[in-house]
Amino acid sequence: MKFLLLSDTHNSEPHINIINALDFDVLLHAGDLTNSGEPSQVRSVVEWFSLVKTPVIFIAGNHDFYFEDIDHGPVDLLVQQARKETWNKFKKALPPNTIYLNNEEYILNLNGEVFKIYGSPWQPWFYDWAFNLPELDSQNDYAGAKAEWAKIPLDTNILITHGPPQDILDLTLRGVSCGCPILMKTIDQMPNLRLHVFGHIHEAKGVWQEVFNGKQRTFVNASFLNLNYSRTNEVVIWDSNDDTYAVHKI
Ligand SMILES: [Mn+2]
Repeated sequence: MKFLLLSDTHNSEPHINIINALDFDVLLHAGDLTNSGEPSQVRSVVEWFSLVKTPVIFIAGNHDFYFEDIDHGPVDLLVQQARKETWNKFKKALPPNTIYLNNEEYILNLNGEVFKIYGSPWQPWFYDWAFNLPELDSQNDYAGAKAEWAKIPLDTNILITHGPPQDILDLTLRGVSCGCPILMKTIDQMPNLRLHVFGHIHEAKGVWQEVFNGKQRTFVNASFLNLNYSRTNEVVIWDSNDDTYAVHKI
């Protein structure tokens, strides 16, 4: 099965006809769908998803405040109720080919192949953005990160997070490795993990493959925009049949 991997499109998705001309079975999007998470921006990207020829499985990122607002934050009961209603409406209004994962597992059963997919928007703290793990988490023995990543089933085959794990495609322009160390430790405990897709650090876009405990695993930083928020016009398609990948210039 072929997975088209995207992340960090920030309301600058590739043209739908160009995407639909590529050969793939599922599209995975690792968050930062929008610039600032306004409802109109969310509507625009969801509309784009609805035009993709295959199922689309997506998560939110640190720019996608809309998704955080409806699910988190300090709220009184009335606000909570309103948010729940918005949430239910949002989920009901999603196009039938889309699956939104918010710390959730989805079992993809397509063309006789089954993949356990888990998606989470959380990343280490970075100022006041959406889905940030607690500030100074490292000084608290990473309690926030540990709580979040403990939710990932260890038999997951495909992991989608917005942020990278530590030391894999996570270097900023200034040379800071800003991936999550606890996420990396968690991944090392997942014997069936074949693919981890993320984004967040636009300038660290790329693919990393390695053999771990005798099995191949593939990491893709699928950022579509570069550091200046211009389109890179490159997308990666990973083939689960033979664990190969191709970078397509579009
Ligand atoms: Mn981004």
